[in-house]
Amino acid sequence: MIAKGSTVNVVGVPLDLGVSKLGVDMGPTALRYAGIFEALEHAGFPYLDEGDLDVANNFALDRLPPERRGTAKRAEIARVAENLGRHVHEAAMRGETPLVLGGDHSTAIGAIAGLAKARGRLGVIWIDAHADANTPQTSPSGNIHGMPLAISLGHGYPDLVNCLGFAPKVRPEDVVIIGAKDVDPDEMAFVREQGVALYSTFDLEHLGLSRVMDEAIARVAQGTDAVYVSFDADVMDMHLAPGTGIMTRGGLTYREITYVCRTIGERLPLAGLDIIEVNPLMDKRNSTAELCVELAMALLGVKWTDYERNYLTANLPCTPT
Ligand code: EXY
Ligand code: MN
Ligand code: MN
Ligand code: MN
Repeated sequence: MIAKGSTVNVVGVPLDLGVSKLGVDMGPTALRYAGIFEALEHAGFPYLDEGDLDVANNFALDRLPPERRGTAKRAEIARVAENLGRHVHEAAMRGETPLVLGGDHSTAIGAIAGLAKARGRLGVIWIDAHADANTPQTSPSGNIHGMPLAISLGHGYPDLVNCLGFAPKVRPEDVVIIGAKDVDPDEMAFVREQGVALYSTFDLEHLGLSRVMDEAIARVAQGTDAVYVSFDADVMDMHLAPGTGIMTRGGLTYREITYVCRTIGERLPLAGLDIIEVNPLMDKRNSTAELCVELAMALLGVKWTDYERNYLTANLPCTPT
């Protein structure tokens, strides 16, 4: 849920430098097109549209010689993280609730930094088919979008770990990963060794979603000052949400993901959240972005009927006919 009377501060981060596939930098546009502001308006939340942060173009950096490319992309990710961190920090200090539209998952580095700086001890719910807990030593791909959770825990490239000048941003005992399905072996060892709670898709079946959410909510709330939710669209099954860079077979169903988001929305006051990894190049008529808008509202505590949601979607000013 959202703190009563808090203004939602919406900022887009068209960042695709943490991933090899193009298109996720159009996530903020897709989410705007899918009606994020109409939904906030409909729900009665005051909001600010802060536009998109400035991010260098992926193909411009791809023209650099291979030996300079990785470093240049990482330097840009670090610069964007600092800017986003400052933006989120200032918004949170004014009592606003940052809603960050990604962008690949390296977007979360700055968002978590800014919120932790403003709010203190931060609980994090990481909803994702991946743990994003690789370090440069364990990563099979070298892609930064597979590393932001490890970075927030204080492990990885120092220029990213030290975003906003402090580290770590979060403690392992305050972090829960929900819906993980594809975790690399050394990454899993790191998660276990750190003591981060991870509920895989197998655990959701085995333990039941209700118990998982009870445990997850209790964990991030206990001892923390505020809670952040990072929502990676690839947690959902590829047939339900094709508009992401990595399609997940056996990902969460509509019923499961709405349960996850609604229980958070009903029980947890959120200090901030993100919607990450929406890739309209992979999508079907922006349906994944529309679903993400609905789920963002659920996370903020809005209860909608299908009728209301369909009505809203049908009446978006730019919806193609
Ligand atoms: N574990 C793989 C890697 O580190 O390359 C895949 C990471 C995908 C990360 C996605 C966005 O959540
Ligand atoms: Mn780009
Ligand atoms: Mn992710
Ligand atoms: Mn993912």
